[in-house]
Parts: sequence; C-alpha cells; structure tokens
Amino acid sequence: MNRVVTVGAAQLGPIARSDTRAQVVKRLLVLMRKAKSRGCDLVVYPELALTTFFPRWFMEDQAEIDSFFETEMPGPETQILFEEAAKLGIGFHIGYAELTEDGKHFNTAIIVDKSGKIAGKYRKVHLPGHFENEPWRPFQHLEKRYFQVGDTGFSTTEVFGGKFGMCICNDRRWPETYRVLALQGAEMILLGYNTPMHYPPVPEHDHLQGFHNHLSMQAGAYQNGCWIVGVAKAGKEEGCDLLGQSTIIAPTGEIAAMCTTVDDELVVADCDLDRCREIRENIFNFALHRQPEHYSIITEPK
Ligand code: ING
Repeated sequence: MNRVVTVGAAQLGPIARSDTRAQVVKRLLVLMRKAKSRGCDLVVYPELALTTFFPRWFMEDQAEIDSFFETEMPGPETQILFEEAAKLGIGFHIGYAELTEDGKHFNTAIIVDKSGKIAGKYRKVHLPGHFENEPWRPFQHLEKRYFQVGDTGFSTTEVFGGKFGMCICNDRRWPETYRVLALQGAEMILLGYNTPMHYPPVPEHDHLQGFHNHLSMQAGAYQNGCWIVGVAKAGKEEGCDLLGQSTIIAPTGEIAAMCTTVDDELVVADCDLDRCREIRENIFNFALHRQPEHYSIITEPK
C-alpha cells in the first residue's frame, strides 16, 4: 500500500499592512475548508502568512516592528486555525514572525498534525537582504535587521505517515538546504516564500524570478529525491509585486501542480511518498554514490 499524502498548496494574495490577524485568519480558514473538501491531508500556507511582508520597510520603533510578530503560537487570533484543523482532521504548515519569551526574533514555520498539535518548528537560516536602510532601493529587504539566524537547524518530523522537512523562502535557493534534509531522510519539504519580482541589486534578473524559483526547487527535488511544496504570498502587496507560481514538485523534479493566479488559490496533488525511492535507491543513492571525503570545503567555516 503506497503512502499517498494529498497536499494542498494554499497560496495567499496580498496582505495589506492594515489587515488584522483576524481578517487574514478568515482567508486561511476558507483555504483550509476548501483543502479538506478536496480530500487534503495537509494544507501548506506561505512564509510570514499572518501579516504583510514588513521587511520591505525601514522601521526603528521596536514596538512597531514587534507588532508584526507572534508571541504565542497558537495565540488568541490563531487558536481558531488549530481548532478547525483538529475538527476537520487536516494538518497544516504555516510561516510567521516569532518573538520568543527571551526576546529573540525569528522568521519561523511550523507543521501542525491532524490533531492540531505542533509536530515541528523551523527558524529560517538563510536571511537575505541587508541590515541598514538603503534609500536607493524602491523598497527595503531588511530580514537581516528584523530577524536573527535560526537556531533550529534543518531537521525532519515524522508526521502524515512520512518524514517531513521545512525551510523558508531564501533557503530554497541554497542546495545545501535540501541535501541536509534529504540526508536525514526527508521525503517531503514544505516551504513558503515572499519573493518580489523586482530585485534592486540586479534588476536585469527581474524577468527571471519565476525561472529561478522553479529552477531552485525542481533541482532540489530531483537531486535529493523528495517532494517539494513551495507556496507564495503573491500579488501586488503594498505596491510591491510578489511572485506567485506556488507549486507541488515530485521527486522527479516534475511540477505536479501550480497556481496560475497571484491571489488566494489552492492547488492539490496526490503525493506518493514511496516514489522518492525511484531516485533515492538509484541515481541519487547517497550511501552508494556520494563521496563526502571530497566535499569537505562545503562545510568549512566562511
Ligand atoms: N525573499 C526573497 C527570496 O529569496 C530574494 C529574497 C528575492 C532573493 C529575489 C534573491 C532574489 O525569494 C525572501 N523572503 O527570502
């Protein structure tokens, strides 16, 4: 009996700076119920899914910055998500800004199982962008200012009958991300992203954002024999065009499902976790073919 997980990629359209958590949670619930009605075991939401992508602005008032963070998960505004998931018997992945009790700020994602329990947590390792205000840019990308590098590392969680890993947005561009997860047995990697179409340092790459998005994830899936679910916050958000093209990618690197709008949209695929073996027991059989003694430069300190 093959281990098939029916996955819903729940892309979000723009979230306005003025949108409340309650307004966003309403949209997440619509997508969760739709996913359930489509037979999903799991629904995957984007990175920083509860607020607008606030690193696009330079802020100095820490209280204003912290207003975009969650100090509890579930908290008063998100508890309903966990309750509805348990009631429907569906798991979910969601990204959010995490402010810990000891005052640490992370770009975080969690996997919640079908009983509404948090089964895994990940804090973003590859923080893109810059630290200081750079007025030359049409918008900022201050993740290095507002978040610290994640301290969870990349790990897997046994859930939905398989081994699941997480990463977040910029992590998906780094091949090390997928290999570290696949070496731990990850069969499906869940990730959200907020990717502006315009990349101020190299505007001549703007037209390649969609290509680089899928290139990175399709390569990661094929070279590591795992399913990858990449889900966007998309559309024109506070004047900034964000890439859509949320997708579910098979271990062969093929796109099994893809969003075609830049709004709230659900796409679904039946993902047979046992299909990872076609790759992991052959072309990328790590035990048989890898030669780590020749790779040490990859992990030497910068
Ligand atoms: N966003 C972008 C991403 O890695 C970026 C930042 C955009 C980097 C375009 C390079 C090119 O998709 C986040 N949130 O990491």
